[in-house]
Amino acid sequence: MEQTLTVDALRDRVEGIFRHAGMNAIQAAALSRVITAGERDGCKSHGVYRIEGVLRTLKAGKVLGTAEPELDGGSDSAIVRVNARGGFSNPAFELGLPVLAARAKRLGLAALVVNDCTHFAALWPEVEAVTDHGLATMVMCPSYATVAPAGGKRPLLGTNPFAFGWPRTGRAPYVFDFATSVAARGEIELHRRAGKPLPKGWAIDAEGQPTTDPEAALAGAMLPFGGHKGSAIGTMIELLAGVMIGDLTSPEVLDFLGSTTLAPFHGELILALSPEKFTAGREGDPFARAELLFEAIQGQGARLPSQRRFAARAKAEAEGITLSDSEIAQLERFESL
Ligand code: NDP
Ligand code: PYC
Repeated sequence: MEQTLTVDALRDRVEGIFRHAGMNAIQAAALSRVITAGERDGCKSHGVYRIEGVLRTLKAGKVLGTAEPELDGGSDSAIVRVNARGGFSNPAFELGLPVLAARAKRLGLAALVVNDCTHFAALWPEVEAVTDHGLATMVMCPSYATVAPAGGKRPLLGTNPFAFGWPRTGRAPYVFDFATSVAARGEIELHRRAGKPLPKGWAIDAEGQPTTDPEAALAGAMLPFGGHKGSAIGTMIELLAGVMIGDLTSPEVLDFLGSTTLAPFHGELILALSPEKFTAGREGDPFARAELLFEAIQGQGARLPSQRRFAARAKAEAEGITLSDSEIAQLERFESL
């Protein structure tokens, strides 16, 4: 039977599963927050279904559940580094965030480089954590080679998520967060589990022919969003959040893991920008001017990105999170391991 849990109750259960699997407190707490946030905000592709992959990756020895991330904040540089030391990205991000925010406010622009991390999560929780400091932000990371470049037929790029946030006074921030493939790979897996065909245009099979069969898509390649445009943005992410930060690119991640059934190991790049510092000396308040733009967008009947997510969050906080029969059964199975 489906069940409705409070947000806190779900987070506690997920955290318990990870602690039971041998993860230390910081890793288990950060992961349970991000997975529960996915369910709360109606982002199923990065919700409780990811627990299985986390446990599989731990069991395969490809991530260190007891890692203690290490901050290299000694210098006064605009580049702040955290080495996740083989653990998950989220606790490493949390360690670096206060230093990133302080430097961006002082210098106008700062970057947080996370190296040697396993990353399976949605990016918007990190975006919102940066906008909470009154800063604009761009966040990106590679993944593993599952996406054919525009005009190509074989997996090479990752689904490489790209996210942006702009702080808004007294309101939820403007946030978008998307895979640079037509859809996140998690969506293909969820279609496979539900026995549903994919929408046309998402993927090609191993022979390079268009397919709507999730199994064939997983064996073939996903397609970049917007053809050559998504392909170029995906490539930029390989360069900035892989090559430039001295970490793995998506093809290298796949070589390292040998499988797309484990959570990917690579780096992440978080840029933080102070709108006030950039506007200094020019006319107008950047935050007030941004509001005019948002009003004009909504004035045409269009919605802002994340509006659906924030509405799902408000509903979940008021009414709880409803999990299906099979999701509850899976949680219970993990709890009994
Ligand atoms: P979606 O296509 O579902 O959504 C992308 C963005 O567009 C969201 O911010 C969404 O807001 C917004 N949006 C959707 N429809 C509209 C609309 N009609 N008008 C305005 N805005 C709209 O996301 P993806 O499937 O591409 O990605 C899902 C998640 O997967 C992301 O959170 C991403 O970080 C994650 N991911 C993580 C990877 C990793 O390696 N860690 C790899 C790939 C993806 P809203 O949510 O409100 O609908
Ligand atoms: O959904 O594409 C995805 C994804 C890859 C790694 C984590 N999420």
